[in-house]
Amino acid sequence: MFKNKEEFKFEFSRRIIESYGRTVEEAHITEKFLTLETMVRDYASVNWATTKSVVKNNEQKQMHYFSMEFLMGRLLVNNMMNLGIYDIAKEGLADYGINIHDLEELESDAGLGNGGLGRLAACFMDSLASLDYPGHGNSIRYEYGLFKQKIENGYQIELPDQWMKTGFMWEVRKPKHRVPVKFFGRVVWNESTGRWEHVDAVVVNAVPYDVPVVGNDTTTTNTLRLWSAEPSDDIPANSDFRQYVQNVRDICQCLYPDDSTPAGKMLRLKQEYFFTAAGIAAIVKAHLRVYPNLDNFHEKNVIQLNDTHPVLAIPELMRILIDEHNYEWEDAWDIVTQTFAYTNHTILAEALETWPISTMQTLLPRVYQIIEEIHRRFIGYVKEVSHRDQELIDRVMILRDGTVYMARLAIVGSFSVNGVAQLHTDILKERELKDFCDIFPNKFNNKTNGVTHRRWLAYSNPQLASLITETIGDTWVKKPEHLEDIMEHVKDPILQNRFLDVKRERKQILADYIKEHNGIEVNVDSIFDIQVKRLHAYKRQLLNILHVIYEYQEMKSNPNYRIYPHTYIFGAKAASAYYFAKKVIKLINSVADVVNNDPETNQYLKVVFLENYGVTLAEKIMPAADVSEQISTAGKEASGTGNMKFMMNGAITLGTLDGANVEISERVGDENCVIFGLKDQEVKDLKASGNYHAWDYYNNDMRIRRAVDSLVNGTFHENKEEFRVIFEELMNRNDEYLLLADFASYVDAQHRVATLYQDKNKWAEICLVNIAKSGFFSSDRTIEQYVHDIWHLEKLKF
Ligand code: 26V
Repeated sequence: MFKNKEEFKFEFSRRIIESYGRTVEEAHITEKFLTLETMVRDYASVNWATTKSVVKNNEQKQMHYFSMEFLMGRLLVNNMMNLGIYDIAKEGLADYGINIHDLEELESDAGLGNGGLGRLAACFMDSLASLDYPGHGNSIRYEYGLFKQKIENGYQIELPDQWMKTGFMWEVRKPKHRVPVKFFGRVVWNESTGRWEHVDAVVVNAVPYDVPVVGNDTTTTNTLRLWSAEPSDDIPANSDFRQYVQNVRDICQCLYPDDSTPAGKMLRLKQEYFFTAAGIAAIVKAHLRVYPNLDNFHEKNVIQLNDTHPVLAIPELMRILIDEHNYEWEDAWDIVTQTFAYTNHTILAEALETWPISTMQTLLPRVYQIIEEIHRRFIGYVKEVSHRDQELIDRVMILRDGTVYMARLAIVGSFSVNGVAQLHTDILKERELKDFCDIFPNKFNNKTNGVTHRRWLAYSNPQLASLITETIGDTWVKKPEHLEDIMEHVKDPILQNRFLDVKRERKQILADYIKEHNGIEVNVDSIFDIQVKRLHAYKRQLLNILHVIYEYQEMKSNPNYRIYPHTYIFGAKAASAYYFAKKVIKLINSVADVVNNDPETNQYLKVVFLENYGVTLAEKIMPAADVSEQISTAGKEASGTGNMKFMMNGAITLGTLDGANVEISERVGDENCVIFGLKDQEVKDLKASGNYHAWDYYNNDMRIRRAVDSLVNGTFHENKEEFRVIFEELMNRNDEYLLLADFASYVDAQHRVATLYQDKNKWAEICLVNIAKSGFFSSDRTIEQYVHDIWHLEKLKF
């Protein structure tokens, strides 16, 4: 492999000639890009092979992260940086007159996820490899990721995300490692073997595509295994093979937003079993290549279930142990319940996954039978320990009223259950999952989320990264807790000014992007106030835009009222079937049209909706933020991870005491963030009292009334009915997420932000404190805690 610029150039040129029959000068830019990508993959392959043999030879325990989503984003430059070959390649390419950034821009974003849950999985992959732990991902090779969002006339349009259009060079297809996965059919008892058999099934082959996960400055290279469905030769008699092929293709075609309509539900359950069963089969096979049996399976493997989507892995491993390896139920259950650990990512009751028993029984007859037995034994146990407390039993049943409750199955089958921020875990233990916590108190634990500073600071904000390195040295890249050393310098006016310069430079980059994509001119000296995340009622993008409406109306009605210049920036995808969320997008765009074009106010107020928010766009947005909007109704956001990415890029959190905001505010202190709104307990009490009446707020606060009225009086749309559903949600469905209850407090908080911002050096000091305190929110810390408390892995030694 190349060791310096000259060797790189030689290799690059040789490969272009060999692959395309042209010289570097003649080659098309896509050919140069694909060549570079292949070179980096091959470079990584050496370490990949070494990692595999070290794990095998040392018989090391491995962790498998089962997740329906991995939002990996672009890999090329990130991998080059982690491998330490970025500068060599950049300079080598420059000698050929190639700007590496032009190649970088050709890579599409591997966007195999919806939001935080999928990006968390990707950050965990980076940390595992960078900390030398053997930890792999297991998921689906979706042909199309989450939709590509276009905004037309203010409305969201969904287009297919063809992320593999130019090819995905990182993956290695492993046809030899394919495994059969069975759907439908029946279960029959075989007298002679004394075992259940699954017959007349539709068999689908799961073929793995392995993607290397490169550690930062380590030899460790783990594997993200993505499964793809292919036809099997074992096709049911008399079936139409074309229909069969179509059904097989459907399995991995699309990523479904978890909150989509019932359409495609069966398909989603197929997906869940497909990647889960394939993953388990592969791990079992690999285990049996080294050990004589599965008795020590749990000593060599631990499987982390990222939410309930992969929970069928629990009955599936039972099935393999019992039906294929002749284990007795009790012995199999011992192994299974020492193998799995479950992470919960949501408090919202409506988001906890359930399946109709009929669907599950039809699709997975044997697996369903095993779930029934898990349920029967669990209920037997609860009866015994609760002295037949029937109400409790009803509340914890895995199977009830024709429904399978996946989170309950997950808790019963796992040795660890964790929430993703302290407040979230407390709420799970005290409320949502209290009964389970009483039954299994030792299973419950907290693992506050984290994100990787390497992608979200070192890679995406090189300007700030260099400033930090000049100030405290470069050890923070591998040890983000060293960022704390910045605390000694936060009062240094020279550093403060340099920070402000970097921030301005990054705001200019985003401003240029906005100009190019939205045609809107924004003022880089205005406050960049940014809310980017999935669109959901509980995240309250609506509160944000109502506040913008309020500021606009104040300025219009009172020529003496002028605000400090603000640019409110939004980015969000709405699930395609989520009508309300789509209306909020339209509202933001309609407000933008009015305020951006009003010459009386538009030097003070601009609104921008950035289309197609995803990992790559986030890398431009996070560095440019002054204010990070984290304004969910307290008690609803499990953790949030965008809040951490903003923080490490020197933005100030404007937020409620929800999810990880609580821990952010504890670490930076009240004077270095802006907290507002009802607290979790207050929200709960207000709801329980039955005394919350949205109309009271409307009648008693002129500002609220005027802003809410503007939704239906034609201010922002010629059709007064356009935003009627939003009005109805707030006023006649009594504002489920308490926007109006928090409105006044939010207005005050925004005032505090504007006041703080006007003392530039003080503001810079606050931002620097946020960067300094962001070390805790590194996924390296999170991973170390998982390793210590749950996974018990040893570091790889080379
Ligand atoms: C799903 C649904 C489906 C039904 C309607 C409401 C609803 C709301 C949320 C969800 C998503 C659940 C799983 C999820 O993505 N959770 C996110 O996980 C992140 C990583 O732990 C965490 O930072 C976010 O706070 C959490 O929302």
